[in-house]
Amino acid sequence: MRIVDARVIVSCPGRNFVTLKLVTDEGVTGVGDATLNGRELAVASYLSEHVVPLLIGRDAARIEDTWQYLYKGAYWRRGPVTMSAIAAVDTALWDIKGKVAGLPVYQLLGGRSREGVTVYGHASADTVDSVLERVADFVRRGYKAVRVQSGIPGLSDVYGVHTGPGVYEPASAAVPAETVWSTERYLDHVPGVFARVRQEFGPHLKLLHDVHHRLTPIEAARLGRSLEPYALTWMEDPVPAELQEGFRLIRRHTTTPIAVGEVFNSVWDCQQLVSEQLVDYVRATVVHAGGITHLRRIFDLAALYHVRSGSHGATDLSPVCLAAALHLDISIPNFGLQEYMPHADVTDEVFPHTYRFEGGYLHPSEEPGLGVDIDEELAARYPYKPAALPVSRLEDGTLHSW
Ligand code: EZ4
Ligand code: CO
Repeated sequence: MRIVDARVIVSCPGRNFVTLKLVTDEGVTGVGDATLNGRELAVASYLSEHVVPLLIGRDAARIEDTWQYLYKGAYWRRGPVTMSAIAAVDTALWDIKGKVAGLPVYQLLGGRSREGVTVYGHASADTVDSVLERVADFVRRGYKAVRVQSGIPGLSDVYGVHTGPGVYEPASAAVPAETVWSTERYLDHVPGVFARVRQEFGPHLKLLHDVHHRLTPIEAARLGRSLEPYALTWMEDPVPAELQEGFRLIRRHTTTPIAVGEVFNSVWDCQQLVSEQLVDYVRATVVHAGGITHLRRIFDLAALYHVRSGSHGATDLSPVCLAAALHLDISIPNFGLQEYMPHADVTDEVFPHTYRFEGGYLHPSEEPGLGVDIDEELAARYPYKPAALPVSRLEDGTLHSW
């Protein structure tokens, strides 16, 4: 079965998404997510200019060989743009293979290892009282795990804290918004937030917190230690992870588990973190880490070192990525948690899907393939709008990470 068409679809139903749709000579189609938040057009161009011409005429059954061809054949390996483009092709080929076999993709990956995919929701608000209300709302809806983020007194517009109405969306203006960050205020405030949450909800609710790469290793060590009484399931992205050995310092000082990896593109980004057991969860995703084929390779390495998965699942990862993630989540032995931020209604309309949420769990589609598609006519009604993630500066104006 040969690939005869490959369409790169850029649209903005609620936010920007890049989607690849492959079509075979037998009329079977497959979809893959290629969205890279704030850098969407770079991936779209990489696909249309450099990848699509190589796909036409290729055997759609050869998933692994196509992956190796796009990864090794380009000479220039890795990086978010390249790996998101490869991910889209890989995901679409798994979708096709499932449809050809008449099986949901998780069956091709070895079948179920669990009954449902445990997800965590985002409870965030300006004040601790409102944070508690949001957590209560997740508990009422059956969630077993909640990520807690709070406003910081003295700081406005803290990244990751959703204060307005509607679906949370951190990418805003074409030119990044700028906010002010204070590590001192943050480290002072956060333990008190978790003290209140634990007091109100007891010891069994899984609690998570995202640091968004804002600390140095010794600052992260202090935060982890100060959160130990509240038994977090994980502290996410405590420091930027380019320096993998930096995590040794955090590890030396705290038993708070560590999750990392939403910006990782390949197994080489976490090879040391995993093999030295410096983290507990790897949060790489289908779309940014080379698709189902490569992400499974990362999780297989992680399994050898008692490291579990915790895949990124924010709203800038399209329903195509979430559908694919659920097939992996349900099948791998070392699944941990799946992030889940429901998409805007208009996003769900453009990407019809059959995964479903029930009582704190997501369930992958039972349809052949991934069980998700893109309505191209509807997508065409929402043209791309430039939008970028914000940056933050310290109080003296020094550029900090967000
Ligand atoms: O900042 O998806 O854990 N989730 C997150 C997200 C990310 C965005 C970046 O595109 O940290 O909100
Ligand atoms: Co995060």
